Amino acid sequence: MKLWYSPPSPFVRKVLMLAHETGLIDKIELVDVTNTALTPDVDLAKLNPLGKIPTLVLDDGHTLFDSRVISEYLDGVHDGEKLLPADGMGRYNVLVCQAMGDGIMETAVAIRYEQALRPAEHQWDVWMDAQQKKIVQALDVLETWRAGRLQDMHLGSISVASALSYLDFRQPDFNWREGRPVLTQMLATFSERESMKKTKPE
Ligand SMILES: N[C@@H](CCC(=O)N[C@@H](CS)C(=O)NCC(=O)O)C(=O)O
Repeated sequence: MKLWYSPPSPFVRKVLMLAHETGLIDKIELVDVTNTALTPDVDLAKLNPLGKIPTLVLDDGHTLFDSRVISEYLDGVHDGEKLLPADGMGRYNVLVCQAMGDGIMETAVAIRYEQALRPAEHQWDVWMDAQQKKIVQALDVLETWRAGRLQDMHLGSISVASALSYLDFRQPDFNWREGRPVLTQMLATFSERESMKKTKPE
């Protein structure tokens, strides 16, 4: 299977971390793509009309997106312990955890686009501050979750780890660790794993 990707994308990283954790990484061929909302890659757009990465093309020609769908697919095709429980509240807890991580990523990526793609004279500080507030609120709630819910290895904690690491990468001046020892410890623990070390963007 082929994964259309770019190393800085936190959604790509989530999928790659899952591929490492499940032993599937060697079955995935990576297609590096330069793609932004303003300069979409034409070949990617033929596969995914939303023009977003990650996009996964299976050996039988099926195309899967977005990162949630790809993650669920990959978790379904390995023989090890599942990272998304099949049913019950455990499944929904993991999905909500993923929604928190993905939501932080979506918001941080939106701020990044505002800063990197929009001409400086059109950038809207009020909007960016409102987006940043969502990130702060989400982090404050995650900090209150019982440790196991975040420290255990599952799709949700992978998403949160990718989101926290993306904040370090794109918002180095935002000291999200201050007053958040649970999240600080969580990312420190995850960062020891090969799945994070091997997917760290330059
Ligand atoms: N909900 C999507 C979000 C993916 C996404 O936003 N990817 C960004 C890169 S981090 C992208 O491809 N942006 C290009 C665009 O917005 O046109 C997912 O979970 O995969």
